Amino acid sequence: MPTGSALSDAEFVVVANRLPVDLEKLPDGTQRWKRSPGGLVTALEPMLRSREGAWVGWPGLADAEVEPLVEDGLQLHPVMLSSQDVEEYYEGFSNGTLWPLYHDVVAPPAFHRHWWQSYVRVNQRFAEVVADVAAKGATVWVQDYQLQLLPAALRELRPDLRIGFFLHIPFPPTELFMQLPWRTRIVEGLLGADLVGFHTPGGARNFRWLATRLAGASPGHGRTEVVVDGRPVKLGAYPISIDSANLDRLSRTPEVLERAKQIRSDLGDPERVVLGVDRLDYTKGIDVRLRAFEELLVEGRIDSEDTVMIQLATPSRERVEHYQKMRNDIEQSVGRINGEYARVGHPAVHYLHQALPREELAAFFVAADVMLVTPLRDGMNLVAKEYVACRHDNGGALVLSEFAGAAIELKDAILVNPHDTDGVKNALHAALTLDPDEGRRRMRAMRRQVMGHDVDRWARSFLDALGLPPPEGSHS
Ligand code: GDG
Repeated sequence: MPTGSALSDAEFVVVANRLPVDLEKLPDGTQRWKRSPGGLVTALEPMLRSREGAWVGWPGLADAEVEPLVEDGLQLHPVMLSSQDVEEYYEGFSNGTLWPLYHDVVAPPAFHRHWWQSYVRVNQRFAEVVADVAAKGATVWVQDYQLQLLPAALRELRPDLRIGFFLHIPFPPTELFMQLPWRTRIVEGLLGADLVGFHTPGGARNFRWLATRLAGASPGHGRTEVVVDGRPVKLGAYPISIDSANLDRLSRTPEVLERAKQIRSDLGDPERVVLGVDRLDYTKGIDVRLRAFEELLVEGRIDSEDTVMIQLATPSRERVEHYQKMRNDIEQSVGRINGEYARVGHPAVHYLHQALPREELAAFFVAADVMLVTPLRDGMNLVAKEYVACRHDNGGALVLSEFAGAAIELKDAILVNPHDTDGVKNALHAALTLDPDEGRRRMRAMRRQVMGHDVDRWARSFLDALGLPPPEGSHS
């Protein structure tokens, strides 16, 4: 990839904690870039490429000094984080304070002043990089909870920019948000944007209340606007989605279909396969579904000879304390269940703590009769939508937590309260014994939703509201 430092004047800038490429350190001490394609990159790429776009973010390696680079016409501008920044701004304030606070305090958030100070410093650093890169009057789209101070910091430096902010995690109930010692600063930071987007109307409502109470905002036109210092700030719900058509296509390929068959045969061709796929995170309710599965075995309502469970858990945030404990708890539960219900060569729960290729994941979705998505709280949950996109056969059943943003759109899932173990158990049992016609009806309805509302549509509707016209030649 060519590099150079004379890059700038971008008309459209995306800012996220991470760049869409990762910098890797090889054993011989040299560094190389590795692409890390996510849904967000795929959705924004056409917009970015068609209008001299730039992406600003951390390359994922502490203390690495790297020059900006251009990859296929897209400028990538690295923001440097020292190992102390990673510890305090990223693992500390972002993942040890904001993440648990915004997810209903399902783990206790830690409030440390030096973490906060680091968050302020790093947000300011991001603002300075963006201010250097953006052309006059450019549009800047800021992503997620790590960068909530950035909109106001950037407006201070560059009042000419049009700034959008999207929060990928839930915006919490106001009573919980009020615990945060720096609550007013965060609200003021977000109000630096012209548009603040959330996954759900509830998130937008919570924020609106806080904007008026803490930051002196007054009501604007209707419920979707507040006015701060005479400037309108739009608020709204923009539920994110996936690259539905691509995943649908992938799930129909002979390789994926063959692999799905192979997975079932490797499992010993059980009658029923139950699947969970998550980043290993305490918000995802992996413990909830293991408990439900175990109790159904204990009660004899299912038999491990014909029903097996697979839990794919991608390693995540392994240096943050709550994550280490949760991993131990989950691995202990898997061990206990298998200790009781497995026989040699035939586990009851298959547990992989690994990141798998996308094709392999699609094959697991195709192979699974029941998908268990049971977060205690989740902004959206893309896995639920991915499962639906892979079920072109209208087969399979989705058990989905009411507390995932996705539950608003996927009303035909079997919805559960993840705090109600009996409810989750009954829902899993119902999914395992679902009448096939009823199952197909539900899946068809969910597929209509997911196939008709993809990530492009999400990005387009946010950018429309922000006032960024579509790229030339676009038909959307
Ligand atoms: C945050 C919010 C919101 C997982 N394991 C593997 C793998 N994955 C992919 C999934 C999915 C993505 O990671 C996870 O997305 P989720 O939405 O489920 O969850 P978070 O990571 O917590 O995302 C969430 C999202 O942001 C978007 O706004 O929906 O609520 O918490 O795409 O498929 N992908 C591959 N191998 C794996 O092993 N290739």
